[in-house]
Amino acid sequence: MTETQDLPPLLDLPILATKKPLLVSTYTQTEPKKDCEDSLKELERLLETLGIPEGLKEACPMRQFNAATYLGSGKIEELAELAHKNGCDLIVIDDELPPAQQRNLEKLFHLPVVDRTEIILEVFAQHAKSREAKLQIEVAQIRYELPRLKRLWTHLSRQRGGGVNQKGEGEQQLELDKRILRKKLEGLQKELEEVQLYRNTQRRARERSGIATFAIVGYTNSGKSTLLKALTEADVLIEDKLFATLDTTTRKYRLPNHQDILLIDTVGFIKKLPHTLVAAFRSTLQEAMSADILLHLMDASSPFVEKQAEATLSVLKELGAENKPMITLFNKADLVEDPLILTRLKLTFPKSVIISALKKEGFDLLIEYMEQELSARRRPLHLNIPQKDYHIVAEIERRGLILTKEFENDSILIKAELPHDLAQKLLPFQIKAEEIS
Ligand SMILES: Nc1nc2c(ncn2[C@@H]2O[C@H](COP(=O)(O)OP(=O)(O)OP(=O)(O)O)[C@@H](O)[C@H]2O)c(=O)[nH]1
Ligand SMILES: [Mg+2]
Repeated sequence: MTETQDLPPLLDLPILATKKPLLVSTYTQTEPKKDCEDSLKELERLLETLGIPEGLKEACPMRQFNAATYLGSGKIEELAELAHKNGCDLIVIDDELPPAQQRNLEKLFHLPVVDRTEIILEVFAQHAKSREAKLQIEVAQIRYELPRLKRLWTHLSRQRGGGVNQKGEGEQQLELDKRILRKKLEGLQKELEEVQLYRNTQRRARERSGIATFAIVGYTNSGKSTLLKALTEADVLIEDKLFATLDTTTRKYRLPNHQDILLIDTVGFIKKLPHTLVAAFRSTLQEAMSADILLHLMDASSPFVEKQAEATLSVLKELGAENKPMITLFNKADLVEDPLILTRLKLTFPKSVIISALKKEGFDLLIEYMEQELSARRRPLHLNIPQKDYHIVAEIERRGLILTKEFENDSILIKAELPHDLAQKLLPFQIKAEEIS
């Protein structure tokens, strides 16, 4: 294997697809067992996305934190027996395990142990389409893998090393593997920087254009891409799958008041989103976070909607976007049978709208809120623009909201609401209050 070659995925999926997993999640005395069971269901969906067959699910009370083995020895024995009895040959832990814990667990279970992070990384790797997304996920995977090279069950991991003839044993092999991976990481990061430089140039150009941007953010599978498509006819991938979208798509949208805005659809969030991923996807995520206003989309039909909202808000916080103006959208209302659920959600989240992105319902109020948000960010001005400067009128039309426009002699008299920077720039054309008849 040469060092410039693309690495195969972290996990060997054809092997994993033949395994029967035992999914293990833990809860403490202060946490409800139900949250743990919900989390197991989500983990099962992630495994399903990878084609790993259905297995057993175990919600385990965690009485004491065990630094060496994550679970207590009694619990491990119990689970090992359960796995043996039911023919399970893979343990999946619903948490991110430090490398030593993972190794120790593999020794005690005599079975391969994978953690939630590894599964999420793999789902990302499977769905990455653009060069940037592929680079980002590879960086995240190598960062995850480097401290874990000593894993017992290497047959589940990618085969590393310098080809058959160079393969050494033990420590020597480990050192070689690490060197190759580090070098690979360096190369990938360099390439990623170049791709991101181009993206940043694009973003700055957009920011300079001054068009207001709305980013659609939310839990994975909440319907973000469906909403972008419903509003703009954008040709984006919509799938009943976790993490269908890994790239950012931006589309122009004209509001009914004729103002143009940009709508951004991006990667979704999940509970316990691995930090390696947040770090690797920071640039993609920041593009969305640089938006003026966030549209936080939730799947109101999910029994986990509140937990999902919590997870989304916590990632937004990690990205420093928690104070952005936000409109909350309860999506998939067409699937909600109990109207009380929507009433409860509306009480919890102010400035929220009930919609169905699929059926294009609830959009009137959504658009009204979007226009209101923009209006709150603008300043009213009364302007007198010479006809020879008509390009300024074009800029006002593009970025602001024209309330009245009259032609008088060689001037155009305009009443408009303008974004603050444009209002500042056009102050020389302002008609002072005493001049207004
Ligand atoms: N019934 C119903 N289904 C919806 C609605 N909005 C989205 N969906 C479905 O939900 C699934 C996920 O939709 P996407 O738009 O791909 O969700 P997303 O948030 O972009 O998901 P990721 O990109 O994976 O994070 C698809 O099967 C959609 O058809 C809705 O309002 N009602
Ligand atoms: Mg999507």
